[in-house]
Amino acid sequence: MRQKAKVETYESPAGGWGSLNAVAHILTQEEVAVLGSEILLKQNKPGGFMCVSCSWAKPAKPRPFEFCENGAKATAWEVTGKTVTPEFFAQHTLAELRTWSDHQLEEQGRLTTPMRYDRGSDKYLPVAWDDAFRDIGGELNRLDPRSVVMYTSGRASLETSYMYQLFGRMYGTNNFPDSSNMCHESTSVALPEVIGVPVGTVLLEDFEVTDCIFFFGHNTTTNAPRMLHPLQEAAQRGVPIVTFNPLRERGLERFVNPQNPVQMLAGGTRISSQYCQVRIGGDAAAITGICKWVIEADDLARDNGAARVVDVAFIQDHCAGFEEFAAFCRAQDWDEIERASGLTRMALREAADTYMAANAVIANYGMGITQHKHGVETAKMIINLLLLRGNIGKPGAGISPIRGHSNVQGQRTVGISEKTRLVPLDRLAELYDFEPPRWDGVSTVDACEGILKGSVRGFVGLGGNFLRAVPERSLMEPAWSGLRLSVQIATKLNRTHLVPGEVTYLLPCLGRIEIDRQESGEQAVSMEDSTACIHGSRGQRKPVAEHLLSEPAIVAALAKATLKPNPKIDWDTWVGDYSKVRDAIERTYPDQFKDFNKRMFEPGGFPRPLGARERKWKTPNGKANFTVPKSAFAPPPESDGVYELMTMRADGQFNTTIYSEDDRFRGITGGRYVVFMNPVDMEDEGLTSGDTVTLVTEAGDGVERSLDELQVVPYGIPRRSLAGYFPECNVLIPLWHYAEGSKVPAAKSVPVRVFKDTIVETVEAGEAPVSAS
Ligand SMILES: Nc1nc2c(c(=O)[nH]1)N[C@H]1C(S)=C(S)[C@@H](COP(=O)(O)OP(=O)(O)OC[C@H]3O[C@@H](n4cnc5c(=O)[nH]c(N)nc54)[C@H](O)[C@@H]3O)O[C@H]1N2
Ligand SMILES: Nc1nc2c(c(=O)[nH]1)N[C@H]1C(S)=C(S)[C@@H](COP(=O)(O)OP(=O)(O)OC[C@H]3O[C@@H](n4cnc5c(=O)[nH]c(N)nc54)[C@H](O)[C@@H]3O)O[C@H]1N2
Ligand SMILES: [Mo]
Repeated sequence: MRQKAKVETYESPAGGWGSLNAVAHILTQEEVAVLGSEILLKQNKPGGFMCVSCSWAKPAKPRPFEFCENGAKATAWEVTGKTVTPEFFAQHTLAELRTWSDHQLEEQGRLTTPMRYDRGSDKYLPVAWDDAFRDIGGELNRLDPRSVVMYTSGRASLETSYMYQLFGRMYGTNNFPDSSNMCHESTSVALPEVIGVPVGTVLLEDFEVTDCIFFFGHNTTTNAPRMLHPLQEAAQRGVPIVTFNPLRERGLERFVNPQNPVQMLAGGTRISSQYCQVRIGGDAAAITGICKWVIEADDLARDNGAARVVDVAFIQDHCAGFEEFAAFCRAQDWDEIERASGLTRMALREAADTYMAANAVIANYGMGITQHKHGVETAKMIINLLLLRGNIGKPGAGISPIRGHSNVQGQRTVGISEKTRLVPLDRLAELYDFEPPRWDGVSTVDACEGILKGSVRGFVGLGGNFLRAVPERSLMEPAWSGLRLSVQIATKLNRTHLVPGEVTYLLPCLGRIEIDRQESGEQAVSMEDSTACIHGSRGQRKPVAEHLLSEPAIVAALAKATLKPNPKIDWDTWVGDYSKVRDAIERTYPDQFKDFNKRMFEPGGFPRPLGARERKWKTPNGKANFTVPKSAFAPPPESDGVYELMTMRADGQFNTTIYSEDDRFRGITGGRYVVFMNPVDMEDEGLTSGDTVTLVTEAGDGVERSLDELQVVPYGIPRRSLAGYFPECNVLIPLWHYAEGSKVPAAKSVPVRVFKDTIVETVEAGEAPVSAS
């Protein structure tokens, strides 16, 4: 039986003493107490290293401690003194390791030695780097490049990412799915169509002058805690913050800066001025309601000859599609809006009044928007709202998608994309004198389909934990064993490493916080934050093990072992001096990376030029486009007894990395197999707090997807809605359940049924073993 979690109501504000305790705890747990705390002073500082956790902006004038509790955890996790050596692998078969939990696996520490899987003993055995590269190069050359997938998780630097995509394209593939495909791809698809940029337009300084913030579907306390500082400062200036979230998230209510003794005593600041507990997937309807109020107020003003409510000049000069959108809003029925959004028209009226009273509005959003079937349309609805009053391309206003991984946005900028139109292929062809493939590669979902069908034969993972992060786990793991080649470049042991293909390598690399010494001396790398600012980052700590190679060195060695020599590229020179890679990036993207090497340590980072910031719209019609949603009113579950399940992060995790089994702000300690449920629904189902249930996906496709022994937690969540944790719940998500247009798995709205568990017999530690391997 699974261990029961302790459930309490968390009454304190986010931040505060709890954060300091949590930081002290993780530093001790990871055996880096003294060293760690010195290192933390370098975190997110110009000349220091950029946090490996989230991608939130780094201010030009950092606070004395420019890190948060979760950033400190991420640092401690990487610079841990614990190591996984060949002796460790000699003691454990993969069959045994597959029964360990995600936490247990990563908790063993940093990988130290390149390893090759040995089928006879079912163990990883050490291998020399050169032998590994030679063998992988040979394998790649025997495979059709179209059948090889080169995945990237969003942590690798701009330098590594650029080299990786170049290697892949010279090898002959555009199969570059990225963690972004499971994350903000809905943004990357929506925004170019409507405002001509794939990324947010807001800079950190906009938060200083904004007079209203709209906040959709992001758990900031846990997932971008440093962002609470600008939010708090705005709230202290009296800026209204209107939040849309099905759950009552603690940090979006009150926040105490743990580094400010006065606030620690005073009990913190309110963050949200209005908290709208929208129905899961109900944001497009809610925004429609707000826009409907705005349009109605504007119609009235026009009829009375009063000052217009919408920004007429902006709409005339810059926009297309306003009339159609206004007509759409006028035509929507309030009952329907209320039903689909789960919010009353008066609550939406209040939000609309706040919006109309402000001259500069920022809209932020996270996975609560993108990971839905209608994620792309809903992102466009947020743009509609902003365009009504000219809230893009002026100080204090704009769209601010909050990205996930610390360089996920930057990877796309330097060519990690399966979509050829996003990559300057002609420029690459010209610079390196080769013919890049011109076909579109696979996204994450496509890659999974290919693995299931057997058309994908090779997989190279630059970081990440692909098998754990993707949907459809019960089918994916057995199918994975059919791969000819699986190569994982990683810092820590995870589930993906434990499901071998025919030829399987585990290649350990340096982390970003470690000193990376190459021929020309200590190297720096760079990354792009959520506000499209580029930052340099220098490693601070002696590498944890002697034989680790840097990611650029591993990518270059793989390239050399696979490709014929090309006089236009000297991989060794690049590895010897990463500034040469930055020169190459600048040659490829001269507008975006002008004077890259000179500017990379500018305090606050240097912003990439973005047309939309200056109201230059690089859309097909040269305008900022209003759009009418085709189907964004995701209807509530059709049949009786079906709930909508969102899968989300706890405070004690970074994606599939589980630091601890706690979720402090939601009051959960010591367990992740929980499901949050509305107390009235619990009563209807005859459940009391602490009962366990089995969730079964309502898919109707003949595949059985279920997860048992989930402890029920009564919670402030709308009726017919459930919340559970990623990645445990991924087994419930069908592969074909994704956002239209972007293929981001719709991890925030999985239709499930709830069954009360009666007898529990099995004893499980961690994960069940995979069936076929
Ligand atoms: N410490 C830490 N930091 C992280 C990560 C981590 O795991 N740990 N992960 C990183 C990554 S890769 C990413 S992408 C980001 C993720 O950061 P978030 O975007 O915050 O991701 P989730 O934890 O999945 O939470 C989604 C939020 O959306 C809400 N939500 C769910 N459905 C809906 C809906 O239909 N409408 C609205 N309005 N809200 C909804 C949930 O209640 C929750 O508050 O964080 C990054 N930073
Ligand atoms: N159900 C559900 N599924 C989801 C989500 C959800 O909300 N719900 N969220 C999705 C999102 S937003 C994302 S971004 C994905 C995340 O998917 P991934 O990015 O694939 O997963 P991570 O858990 O971030 O990867 C962790 C692993 O990365 C490796 N690693 C860490 N640092 C480094 C490094 O510096 N270099 C290298 N080479 N390796 C390193 C370590 O081995 C570690 O085990 O999951 C997605 N899946
Ligand atoms: Mo993400």
